[in-house]
Amino acid sequence: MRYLLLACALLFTSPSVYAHGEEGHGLSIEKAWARKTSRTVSAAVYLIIRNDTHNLEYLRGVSTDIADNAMIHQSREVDGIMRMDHMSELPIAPGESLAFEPGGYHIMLMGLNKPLEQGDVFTVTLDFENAGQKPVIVEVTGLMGLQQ
Ligand SMILES: [Cu+2]
Repeated sequence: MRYLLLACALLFTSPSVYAHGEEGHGLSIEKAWARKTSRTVSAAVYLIIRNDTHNLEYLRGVSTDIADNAMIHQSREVDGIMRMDHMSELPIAPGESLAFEPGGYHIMLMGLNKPLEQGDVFTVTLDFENAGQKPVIVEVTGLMGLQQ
């Protein structure tokens, strides 16, 4: 029973384990995750960026060493067809958060070194205009994605 409780506690541990930056102020990145993949063609990373500074911030780029290429993408539907646009930068207003989530913004990884397996973690570095480079630990989930 005790083991079961511990397992549950771990399961529902706050995703703030993946948060970076100062508590309550500064720039924080939370809930970074990617679905497992069976192939190495591509993967999408989702996360939430929270800007608790007093300044407008810009996400200027992304990088990782687990893939040949990383880009900021936005999925959107045009005439019934989903397409992905490359975004060169994204603004995040003071006091606002920007969610990267399925069907919207995501970090597209192309040419993975190996398929992503559930339970893996890897690092993606976000490049901000003011805050500079922020490494983020990404958790690889099952096909259901991050359980909230
Ligand atoms: Cu994409």
